[in-house]
Amino acid sequence: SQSLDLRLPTPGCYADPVRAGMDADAVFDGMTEHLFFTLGKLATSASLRDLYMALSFAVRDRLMSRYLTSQETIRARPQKTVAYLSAEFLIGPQLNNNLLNLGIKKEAEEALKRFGIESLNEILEVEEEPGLGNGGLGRLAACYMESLASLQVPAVGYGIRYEFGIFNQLIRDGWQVEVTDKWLKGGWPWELPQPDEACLVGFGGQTESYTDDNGNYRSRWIPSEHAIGVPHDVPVLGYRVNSCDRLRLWRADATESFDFYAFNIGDYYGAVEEKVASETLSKVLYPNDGTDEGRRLRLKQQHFFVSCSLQDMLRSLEKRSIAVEEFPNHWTVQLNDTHPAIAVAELMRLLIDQHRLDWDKAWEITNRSVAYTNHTLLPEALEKWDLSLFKNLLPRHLELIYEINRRFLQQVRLKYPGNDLILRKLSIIDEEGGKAIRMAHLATIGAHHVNGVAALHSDLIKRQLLPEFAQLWPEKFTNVTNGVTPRRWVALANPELSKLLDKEIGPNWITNMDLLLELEKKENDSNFLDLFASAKLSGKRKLAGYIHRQTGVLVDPSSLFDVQVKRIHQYKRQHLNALQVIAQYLRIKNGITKNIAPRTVIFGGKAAPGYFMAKLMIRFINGIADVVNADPDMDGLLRVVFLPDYNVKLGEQVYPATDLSEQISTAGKEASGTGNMKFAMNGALTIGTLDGANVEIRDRVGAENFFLFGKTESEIMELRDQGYSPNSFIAESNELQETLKLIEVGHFSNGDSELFRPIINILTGNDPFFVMADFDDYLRAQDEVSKAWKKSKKWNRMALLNTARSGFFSSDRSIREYCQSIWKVKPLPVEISCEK
Ligand code: BZD
Repeated sequence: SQSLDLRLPTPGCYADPVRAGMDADAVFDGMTEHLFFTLGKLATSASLRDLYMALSFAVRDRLMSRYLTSQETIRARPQKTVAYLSAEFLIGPQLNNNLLNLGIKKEAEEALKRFGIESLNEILEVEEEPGLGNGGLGRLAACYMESLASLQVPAVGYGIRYEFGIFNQLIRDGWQVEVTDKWLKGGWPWELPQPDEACLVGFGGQTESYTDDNGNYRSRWIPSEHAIGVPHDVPVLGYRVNSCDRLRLWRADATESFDFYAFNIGDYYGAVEEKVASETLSKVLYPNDGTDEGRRLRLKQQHFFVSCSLQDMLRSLEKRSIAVEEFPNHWTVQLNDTHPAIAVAELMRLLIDQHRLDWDKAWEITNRSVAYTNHTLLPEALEKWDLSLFKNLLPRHLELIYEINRRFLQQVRLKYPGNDLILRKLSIIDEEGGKAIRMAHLATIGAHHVNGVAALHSDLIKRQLLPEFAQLWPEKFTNVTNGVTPRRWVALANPELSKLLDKEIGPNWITNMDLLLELEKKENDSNFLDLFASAKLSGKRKLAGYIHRQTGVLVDPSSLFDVQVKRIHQYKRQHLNALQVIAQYLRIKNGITKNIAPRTVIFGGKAAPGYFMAKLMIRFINGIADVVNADPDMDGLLRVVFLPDYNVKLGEQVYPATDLSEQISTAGKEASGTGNMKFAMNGALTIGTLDGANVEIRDRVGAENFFLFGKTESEIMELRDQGYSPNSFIAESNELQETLKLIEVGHFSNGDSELFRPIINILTGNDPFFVMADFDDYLRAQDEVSKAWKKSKKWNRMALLNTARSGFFSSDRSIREYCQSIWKVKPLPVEISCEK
């Protein structure tokens, strides 16, 4: 392919063998200029934050020619671009990742030394991470953007620039306290606002029918309210390539023109109120990672960012004089769960009402462009919108959805004549109780592919979640097992392990994780196993320091670090882990220490602010930690820690420091999990159920290198169908009885026997997540863990094999699968020509 003749300002010519603009001198000069001109500071009075900002601006400058050339390359050589629509992008800190992907970490360190800063970490510490996501779903979107760029695939991530991201979590008296996340307060250097590319979005009002110039009946929407979306672009650079994709986050602004009238008639406050109302649209991320709250503002947020994004895609065609009918050849639109599923109706509306296409053409374009990823089977997490709320906010979309549904059900009738039951099951409109729109149905009907995020999950979508749809369109349903980026989660987070891998197998594992298989031949090499273990120990020492600073608890880096970090949820069963800790505590108290391995049990995660049981589980863990850590009998044997405010940055410390990864959800409930993959790559062993991607992790790393326990999904179903009674399991287990008794008498709540009553009640009542059914087997598996830990060479070999065989879980593999089987897109290498 010919190279583009772009004149690039320095710094920029990175194809140059001396990498002009990328050496330590240039980084130092860049920092000095930004300190002076951008930040208004003298180097002599610069704070750590000033230096963080100056370095970030200097690094951003060095991304710019790649970013602009990438955007220009896509514009000049039109080919299909991925539009990844997601209400969440949990991108984490940016500076270190950009240094890594640019390959100028050493140069930055050298430049910092000239400002008297000895360690890059001091500067990295200052960075506030944008918490624009709840958990796995948002983090997955971020990993996928990084892999898309690294694989040189043209892509745009479309989302919302929340002013307040996921809350910061404090722990007070053992309880979670939520604090607003003001991540923008010091200015965030990684975004480029593009006010000239703003889009207008309507809400409310009504539709009216009219006859157009050709005598056709049409409907038009007269919204009562508008908001403006202003794109804020974040460059997403690939690893050691020129490709730099874009994350385009929309911020909601008030519309000036609509306020004018009110201003003129003197209703100043009325005008200001509307302004305030429209600006609250992108104000805050909803902190529920499961249950759908059905809130009007959330639907507004969804329509806001989806409409802006689709308008942006259509505009990009217009700018290049490409006919709108060509849309599916230029954009492939991926819906990250149903949060952006309104895209199906909105694209139809834009094509029919604004671009004047007929229904069939518009539907063909929509269906050829859109694909949908499902991330949950939990019924309470499936999005539904109350019909009257929906009609009130999006009346035109409701008309279009009715028509989509009418035509779809007509098709179903032809296939299943006289079968009203199947019509009710498949309809977009849920007629049970108050009428509601089922967004998963809208997405499934509108999409050309529907995928789950792990093999078991995709199978359950077909068998349990949408069986009638799977029967109707078997070829539509597919699987793409999740993955995580090895750049952030190994190369950046685990420098010690990375160094060892580079030395042993060369640096190409970073972009080809299958090369890690070469490590298998080291499985009996004591020398290498020791080096592998000392990389782990170094991570544990760092985490131990952090734990001490944050919680005051001293932990022993040579103990087994047993970790469960993820959102707090009953289905994830942090309480099962907590009960196990109590059982170990009891054994130690009773002098039964033969099977005990010294452990540090670490928990971390946020609970949705309105989820009482999850918040009580945090209080419960902290109650246990207080008792265990204060008891001299536990010294050298057991420590319990709850790490406050688990986020991406903290994850980077936790994964490299973990020996045992807790993946203990009730089988059939965790769609995939992605933390499980990060742990395995970093050489942790998993104790887990056959749930989500655990199944595939175990298949890959080998059953002998995985601690399996618990009932399978089908056993759980069977138990449920037979009428599950937790008490029959409790009756058979002395340890479980004693554990529960200790909680009941208030041993972990200063004698208060009421505090944890709701936990006891739920476990001994209907126990919806089968904690009691799995308890004994879990304890057995934990004993296996302790036994294995005591044979350190064997443990290290198992850990090494986990790393060696984890390559499949790179998000590069996931993205290649999406590109080939769903998106049909190819990489577009970006060349940069240099001025000599
Ligand atoms: O998505 C998670 C699943 O629970 C995990 O099993 C899976 O690995 C990841 C990625 O596929 N789902 C979420 O994280 N969901 C949310 O965060 C969420 C957010 C808003 C509303 C509903 C769910």
